Amino acid sequence: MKSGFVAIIGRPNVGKSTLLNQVLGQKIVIATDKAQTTRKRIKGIYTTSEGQIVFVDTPGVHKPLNKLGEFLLDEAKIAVPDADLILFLVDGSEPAGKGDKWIAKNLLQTDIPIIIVMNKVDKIKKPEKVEANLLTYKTLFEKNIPVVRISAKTGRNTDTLLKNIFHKLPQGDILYPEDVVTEETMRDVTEEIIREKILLNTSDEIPHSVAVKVDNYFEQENIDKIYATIYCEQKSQKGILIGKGGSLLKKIGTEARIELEKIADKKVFLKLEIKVEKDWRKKDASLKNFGYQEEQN
Ligand SMILES: Nc1nc2c(ncn2[C@@H]2O[C@H](COP(=O)(O)OP(=O)(O)OP(=O)(O)O)[C@@H](O)[C@H]2O)c(=O)[nH]1
Ligand SMILES: [Mg+2]
Repeated sequence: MKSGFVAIIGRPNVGKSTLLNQVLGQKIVIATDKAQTTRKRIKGIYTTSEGQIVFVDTPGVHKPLNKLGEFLLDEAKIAVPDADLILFLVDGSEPAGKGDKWIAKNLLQTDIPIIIVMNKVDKIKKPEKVEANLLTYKTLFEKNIPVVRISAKTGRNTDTLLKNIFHKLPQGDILYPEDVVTEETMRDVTEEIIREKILLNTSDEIPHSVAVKVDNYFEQENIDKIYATIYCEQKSQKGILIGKGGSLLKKIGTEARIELEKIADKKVFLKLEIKVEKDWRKKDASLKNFGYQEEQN
């Protein structure tokens, strides 16, 4: 048996969360075209007869602009030393950029094995372009680092990636019961699904400025009743989120409810409220309230 922790590290938007969902064959984490979709470390557990891979999805590494940004960076940093293997996920359709260089230099100078995962190769038509881009990533490291080329979106070559991961993991018993895929609670899932619907329906600064909190979750036999609050930073954002005659808030609520009903496999009543919490991304107390604070041991 093989088992261990595999941290997925990379710039925002390179496809870390998409990869986790693709490998597990189900949506464990939210993935959107907006940078900084992921805000917390989330585990996704993959179990086969060969053993168990505990993937740790992390927020995209990015220069922090506020306290929330510092938390996001810390979440990625914390995942590295605890890992048995690191997947350095990159956008293989582009050459390495400043962000990739920073990650290689500041986060990945470690003795923990690394695999460079060239993602989004479906976007490139010419194979020589992938190889040219690959060189720019390989030269970020002094050691020779193995490489796997994949498309997290289509699933291309993810089987090869899994083989490579098992090959590198230590011998060991499984760490979680074999039927466990995630440790996220329905409250966590609800907050993320609502945030996803907001991200998909808004643009500019709004995706970065919202936080969602479930205030009450009443589980009943035939229906789950959920009361949640969307927090934004300014009154003008509240107006945009509500939309003309309440239309956007209604759309967000409906989309979230439909998906939650599928997950819960029963009817869901979802009541959303919007509140302004000025500059919450800069305030320790707000970050703590939204769960964006490292746990103290
Ligand atoms: N064409 C293509 N698009 C991809 C691929 N993988 C991910 N994407 C897209 O890239 C965007 C970002 O994907 P995410 O999985 O949210 O990226 P992430 O690295 O988790 O981003 P953060 O959580 O913000 O750090 C989404 O629009 C995905 O559909 C891929 O292999 N090919
Ligand atoms: Mg993500």
